[in-house]
Amino acid sequence: MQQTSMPNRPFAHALGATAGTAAVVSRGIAAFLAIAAVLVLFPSTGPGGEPPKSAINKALDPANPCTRYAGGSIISNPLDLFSKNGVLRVDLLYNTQQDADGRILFCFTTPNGAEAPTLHIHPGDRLVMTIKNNLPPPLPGERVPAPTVEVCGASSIGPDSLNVHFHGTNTSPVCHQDEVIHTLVNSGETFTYNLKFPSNEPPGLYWYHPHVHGLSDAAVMGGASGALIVEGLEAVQPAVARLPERVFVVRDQTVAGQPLPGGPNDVPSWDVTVNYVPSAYPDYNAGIIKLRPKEKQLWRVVNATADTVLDLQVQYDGVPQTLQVVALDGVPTGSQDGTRRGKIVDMTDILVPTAGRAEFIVKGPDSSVHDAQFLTLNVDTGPIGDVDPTRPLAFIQTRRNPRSAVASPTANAHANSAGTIGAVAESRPELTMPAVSGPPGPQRFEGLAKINPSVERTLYFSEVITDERDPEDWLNTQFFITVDGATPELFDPNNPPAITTTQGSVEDWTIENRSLEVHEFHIHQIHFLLLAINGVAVPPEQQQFLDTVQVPYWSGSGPYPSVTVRMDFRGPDIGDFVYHCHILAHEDGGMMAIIRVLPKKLGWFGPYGRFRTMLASIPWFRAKRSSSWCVSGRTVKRGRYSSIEALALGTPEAIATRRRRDAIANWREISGIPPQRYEASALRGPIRPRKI
Ligand SMILES: [Cu+2]
Repeated sequence: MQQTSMPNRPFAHALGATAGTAAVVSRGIAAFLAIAAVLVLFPSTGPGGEPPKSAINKALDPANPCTRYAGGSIISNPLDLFSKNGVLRVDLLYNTQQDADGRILFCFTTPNGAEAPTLHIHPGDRLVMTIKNNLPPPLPGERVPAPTVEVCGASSIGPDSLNVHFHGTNTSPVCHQDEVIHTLVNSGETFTYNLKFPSNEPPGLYWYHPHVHGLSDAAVMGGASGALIVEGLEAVQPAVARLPERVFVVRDQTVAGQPLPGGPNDVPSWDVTVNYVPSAYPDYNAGIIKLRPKEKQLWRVVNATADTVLDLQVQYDGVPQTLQVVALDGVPTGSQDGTRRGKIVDMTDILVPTAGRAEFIVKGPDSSVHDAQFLTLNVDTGPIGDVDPTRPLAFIQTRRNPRSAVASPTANAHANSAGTIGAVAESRPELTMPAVSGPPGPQRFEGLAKINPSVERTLYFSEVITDERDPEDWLNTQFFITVDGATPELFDPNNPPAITTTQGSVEDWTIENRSLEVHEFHIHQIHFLLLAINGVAVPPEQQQFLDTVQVPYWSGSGPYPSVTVRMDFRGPDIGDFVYHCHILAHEDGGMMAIIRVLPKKLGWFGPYGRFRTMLASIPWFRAKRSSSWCVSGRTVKRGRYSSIEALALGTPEAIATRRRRDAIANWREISGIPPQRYEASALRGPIRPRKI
């Protein structure tokens, strides 16, 4: 039911044909071959009749693949790609470059240069994503054997390694679907994801991003992410039918010059961008969203930052406007109670944790409004947290809004200097939500609120400073998420599951925060129902299904803050997957663990059979790193992890720490410059009073 349709791409084979060669020849030649194939086959128009070149849809420039726009540019939707006959096929390149301020950028582009396309699928569809890793190969010695026995894709890991997580989707955690523990795609390699979406996937906004442990923060902060929309929201929330539809992907990046965060000027820890248009300290010359006076639009906002918590608000002449929230984290609000009817929630600000999504109806300002802004409010992240101050994300421009005369861009191409692309984003045709075409189907989490949980668990976030001489450097902090009573362990893909449960179970988890900064709890594969905050029950009419939730920080005394959530393992997804803090510096620092969902009927044999599970529970097998062979899916085995190598590397904790430091050192060598991401976080400011 789309108003516009973009035919599927037929040129995977042009890309694929060069992929094998690319793995064995130099990067320059490989890039040349890939580009040459695209240019020869599709000289002037994109495949399948895509419009000719524009700032959005341009020929891929191998020197500048990651387009970034100047402040004050018009913010337009990313390229939209739609499924057809139940399948969306998309080819993406994973690229890197350095910008004029020294940032290391990352991005996903289509082979003809469109960046971070929005992927539209329907419940029950398949997404076939063929991804080619265009990063430069690592230097000799930078690549080490993959840490796990069971591998999916490459059997080695380096600073160039990639995998893709389809955040929030209720898809399977097996190889070639939404699997991040073992999947590695290295420089020059091509890998195909083939995801089957459940027919009861809630309609709404999801997103995709890299998820290699130790590298995810740099990749996401570098800009590698895109939106994914499960169609059908209008059937559950009829108020959005026929509304213009805007997709805003908010990302973060280092502040130019790396000033010390905090202080009297409230320097942010990270700048933010909207569809790659920055709102940069100190001027905050944010981009422009065009809107007609009093026009209603559906805004679909993903917090695709690595580390920045957002609190969204729309102000007209300083007055907060009512936002009609229709979905959070891809689930229509109030839609899972069996009625299959969403309930609109009116809010004047929406806290969106890292990785969270908010979808809401905005009404344009009337002609008397002079200053219309879309902004994020100050978020108190705790005494040792980041600085996320109030600042505009974008200025809203109507034809009669004088503010636009100040903020509007002047020309179509700003100076191109040293890798920074300053072109003004072109306006793209607006998407429009379809009319309601029929009643909504069954919803994935229906009835969960009324089910009695079979298990209750307590988990907690904690941090340990390992070097008191420089406690502000996050490299000197160990980040943990632990089941209460267990020994805290940094994440290692070889760790046995911290939690094992069985398909069909429903569990209540209380997640405490025992540290002095906020953490954003996220679990893969399923959503959860938010039941209580700090032990205070959320009223039933306000309960919402989320996949990421903020756990308030501990003040240093008194009871630990907590959230209580209901986990739904009744769905089809079994296997090993992860839960973690979605402040990605914390996840890379160890704040992640594995959960194993066993199928209902185990039997004696098979991947999760009692025989294998029993063997895997024997310490000798675990020492051999064998437990991971319980993971199902189309996986490839490599040689067993050498016990000699394991001895040399030491404890899992030491291995994880070493790997993290190695990865950072490797980035330094590859890029030739220090990665500001890490340098800046080392400069994290002293404890300071916060605005509430
Ligand atoms: Cu965290």
